[in-house]
Amino acid sequence: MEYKVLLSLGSNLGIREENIEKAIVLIHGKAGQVLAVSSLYETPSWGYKDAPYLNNAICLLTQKAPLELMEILLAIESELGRERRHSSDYEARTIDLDIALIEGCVIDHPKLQVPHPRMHLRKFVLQPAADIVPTWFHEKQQLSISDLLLKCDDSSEISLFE
Ligand code: PH2
Ligand code: MG
Ligand code: MG
Repeated sequence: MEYKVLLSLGSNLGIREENIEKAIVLIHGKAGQVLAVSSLYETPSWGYKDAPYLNNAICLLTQKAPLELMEILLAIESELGRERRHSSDYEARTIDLDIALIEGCVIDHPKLQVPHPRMHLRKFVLQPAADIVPTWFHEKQQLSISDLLLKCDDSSEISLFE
């Protein structure tokens, strides 16, 4: 079985651009074929006060099942120096790799919810996603990515990086 997956990438610690580039190389090596990569955006930290993020999105074609893919992404996060405290609060991270959408799939598992439960609230996810997969459909919100972006209330000032 093959899956087309929208991943949201973010970094706000260390050399952010390098962290994202390394993550894409590792994802390509360990999880499948990277079909598209969005522009990088600089975005204010959403939901808590911290250094600004670089965010982008990629479209991945993979034969890994969703939970296995999630485990691979967690391992790549660790390999790139991500440290997690045991609290559920947001904290600065070298890299965050989130499964936002899987084409045609809804998953409600204790370890993985797809579509990502907060993606439609976040311009730092929707804008890069709209660059590469504007027509993908959010099964829970019943809107395309481009329509979700139009409707999104997030007033963060995000800007193209470079
Ligand atoms: N990720 C978060 C919390 N806040 N803010 C921005 N701008 N970008 C992120 O990737 C991000 C965030 C939790 O994963
Ligand atoms: Mg995240
Ligand atoms: Mg995450």
